[in-house]
Amino acid sequence: IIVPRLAMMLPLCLVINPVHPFPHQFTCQNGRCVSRDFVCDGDNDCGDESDELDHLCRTLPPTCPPGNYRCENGNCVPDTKVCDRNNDCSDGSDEKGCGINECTDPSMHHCDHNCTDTPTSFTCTCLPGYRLMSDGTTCDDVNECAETPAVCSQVCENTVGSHVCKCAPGYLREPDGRSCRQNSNVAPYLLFSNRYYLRNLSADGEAYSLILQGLTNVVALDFDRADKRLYWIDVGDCAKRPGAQRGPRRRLGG
Ligand SMILES: [Ca+2]
Ligand SMILES: [Ca+2]
Ligand SMILES: [Ca+2]
Ligand SMILES: [Ca+2]
Repeated sequence: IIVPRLAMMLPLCLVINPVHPFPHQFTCQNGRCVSRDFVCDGDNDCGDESDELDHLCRTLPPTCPPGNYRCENGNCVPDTKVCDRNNDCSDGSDEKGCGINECTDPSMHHCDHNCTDTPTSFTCTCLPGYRLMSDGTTCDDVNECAETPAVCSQVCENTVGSHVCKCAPGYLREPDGRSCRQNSNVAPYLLFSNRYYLRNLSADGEAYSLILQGLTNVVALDFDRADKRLYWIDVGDCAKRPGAQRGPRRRLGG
């Protein structure tokens, strides 16, 4: 499982570290090269633990090629040999429970939502908005607001099996159910900086004007709608100060 990742890393180590022009090298996240043998051996050889990361070292359960059945003892036998009354797995698991549709009896399958019958067993699946838990039968709500915050433009409320997007006061929800637009007839425009200037641009790109110039290195810009104040951070003079721009403003998107 780790081989493709290592193969990807090898050329990088060979290129950036000509002192170690050997194959079987692993590139740490800090740029150091260590032997591939040291990856996932429990020791912090990189110094930044990147040779022992979970996603690198986790071993996935073995699977069988398509068209094959995985026996309980790990052997693979062709699907056609399942439930043919021959013990092809050698542990009998390919002939266990044959002809039983567990899905017709909730006391047999215990699936929270959907049950799919298989020749030797059954599998549970969940309705959209739910996730199958590790017990293989329980379905738990997916908290979309926590897992994909961008699912709502402004306010997200998780519900069992779904979620609801809401908009801040003064905004209306768009028909897509997730975006918000200001409930007014003020024409929207975009405030932006190129480090030296603060400018605004109308949404149709027609009107373009200067708000402030003479800045050195503006790296952040925000507008307080309630106070109608524009804030920016100019790391050139290491100061954060409220601007004097007052007047109706509109946030784009949300
Ligand atoms: Ca190691
Ligand atoms: Ca068989
Ligand atoms: Ca079955
Ligand atoms: Ca949910």
